[in-house]
Amino acid sequence: MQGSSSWNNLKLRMSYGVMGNDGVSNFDYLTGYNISSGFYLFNGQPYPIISSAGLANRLISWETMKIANIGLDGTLWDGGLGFELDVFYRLREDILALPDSDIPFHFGASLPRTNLNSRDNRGFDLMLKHKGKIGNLSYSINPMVSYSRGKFVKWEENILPTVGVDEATALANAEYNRRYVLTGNWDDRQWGYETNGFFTKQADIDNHPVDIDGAGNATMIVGNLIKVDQNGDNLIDWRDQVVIGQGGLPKWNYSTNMSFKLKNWSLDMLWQGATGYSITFGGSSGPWSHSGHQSVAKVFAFENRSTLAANGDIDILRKFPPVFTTGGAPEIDNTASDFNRVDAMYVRLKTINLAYNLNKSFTDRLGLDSVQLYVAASNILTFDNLGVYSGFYDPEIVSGTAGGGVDRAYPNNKTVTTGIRIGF
Ligand SMILES: [Ca+2]
Repeated sequence: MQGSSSWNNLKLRMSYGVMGNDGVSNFDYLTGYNISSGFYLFNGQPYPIISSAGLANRLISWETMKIANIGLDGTLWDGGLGFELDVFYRLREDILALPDSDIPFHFGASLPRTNLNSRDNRGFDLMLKHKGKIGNLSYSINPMVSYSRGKFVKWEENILPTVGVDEATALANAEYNRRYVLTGNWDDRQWGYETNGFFTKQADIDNHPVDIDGAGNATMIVGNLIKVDQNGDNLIDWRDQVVIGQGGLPKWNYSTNMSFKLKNWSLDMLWQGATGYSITFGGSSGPWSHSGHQSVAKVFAFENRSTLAANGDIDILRKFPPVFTTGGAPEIDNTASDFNRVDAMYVRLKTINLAYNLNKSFTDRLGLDSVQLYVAASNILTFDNLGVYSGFYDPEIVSGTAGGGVDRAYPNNKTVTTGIRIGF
């Protein structure tokens, strides 16, 4: 970079590739017969069952994957600032699927798998490096952030027509498409009901204008969630489901390394976090479950549960409904809703290390090369948006599970260690 004193280097990287993915089953291009594990009886003798493998697709091919990547690296001010940026787009096409076309049932053969579907992923990674000096304090900070999210580009599925049909059908079809069509949508949408608290009095259930259970609320009891009627038809059904979260794997990951040195002292920290994922508070460790096997949340469930008065209404209102049983079994309102699925975010002080190095003149007198006293800790500080669940569940652990469930997930240990490092 001539004529510029601040730039040390700047590099542009670009790549594009097309690959085949052969992770598909063999001989799909041939028709034939399969020998089943069962038998049929003929004249009292068992014979193995042979069945048609169905129609073959002679034009079947591998899945193709196109990857485009653009990167930009740079260093400024003699290493005072450095960055690496990578942006990518990945398109998977010709993913094999069974056609969902309208063939009559009496067609009599299964259709072959065909190269129909495509989905994509886009994202970026950014890394920054900064080091500097203020008086006697020297420091370095290296933050990074990455993002990735995928869409169904084209998916073999039933998309109902909204033109060329009468108005009522068009509206109904649009409603179905909104809820069920994948094509063109993010691949991690989590559907469920928006809720507005739970019933605290029987009188509120009796006067509730919206039919939640499809039975005029006859089965609803104090403690049941109040689901929001999105389309205003006074009935709760699948049409009232909305996107309440993303999948269990974080779309955003970020972290920062920090290092400070002042005279004999040094401080190192790693902050780390994630967002763009949801956590489902259900399963056997969920706050709803009361069948005796919560490994994480017993205290949590106890402390946050409302209690019932003798008349059946809630007398002490807390964050969660009271325990109720139906036919002797504990009842759990586990329907997917924004009450038990949280769109999560966290920032955590993953590690911190504070050290003091004894003066060289002092260690020399002891005949030692170096002496360092240190205190180190991990996972001691976490900020998250889990609301009432905060502190009882580990947002980092549950972010690693595909469904985002908290089922018996064991939290990260907090550790604090201290010691002396001696160099001879
Ligand atoms: Ca409704």
